[in-house]
Amino acid sequence: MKQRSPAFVIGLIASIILGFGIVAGVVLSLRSIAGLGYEPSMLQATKTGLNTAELDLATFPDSHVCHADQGEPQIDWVTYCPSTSLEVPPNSLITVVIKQYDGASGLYNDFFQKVQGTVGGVAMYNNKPMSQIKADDAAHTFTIQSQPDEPNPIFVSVPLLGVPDNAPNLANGYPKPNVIEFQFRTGPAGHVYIWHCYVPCGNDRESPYGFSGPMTTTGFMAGTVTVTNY
Ligand SMILES: [Cu+2]
Repeated sequence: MKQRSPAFVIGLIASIILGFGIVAGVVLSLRSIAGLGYEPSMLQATKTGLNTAELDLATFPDSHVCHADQGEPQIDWVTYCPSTSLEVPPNSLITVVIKQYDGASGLYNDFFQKVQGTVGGVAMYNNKPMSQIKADDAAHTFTIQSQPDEPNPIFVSVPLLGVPDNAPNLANGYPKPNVIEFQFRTGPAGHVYIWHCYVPCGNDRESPYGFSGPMTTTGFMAGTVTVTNY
């Protein structure tokens, strides 16, 4: 067997240690990403015809329906359901239907009380078209934004009307939802947008802390909209 120089052996040991360090670094950074939320399984909009599709979502005042396995404190967080990782087809008219089961916590920024970027500039609230709601009546918003330098920007923002605080709970433990429906158009495939709720609906729901918890966690009040062929 050929004799190796001490320098070679030291180099070998150093690279093994460095290798472990890199692997540990990757694992730790992935863990910190997990700390910001997680990526739920993809929800594809259901194709309803040539270049049309429907996305069915819900918003709940807690996570018992959508994140039953999450434990404390996440189980008590407000959430979108069944997923926040959304996929829609390209060059299509997308109809979004949101069943909104939560009470209002209100907006601080009136910009988000307006319906923006939808077809016709309106959303249907229980079948009634409106272009805005009262800021105090918003439970959540569904707001799609574009990443920097996005060549096909999309901006859509729809405030979701809260159910009255005294609305009776039904058999499933939730009140009758407000049904909010709106449409927007997608461009070419291969573009990823982000979306977020802008009602400070997080943990204690009081300024300025309402942006904590579910509001900073993908899988609850934020996610992605990916335009892709399927
Ligand atoms: Cu929200």
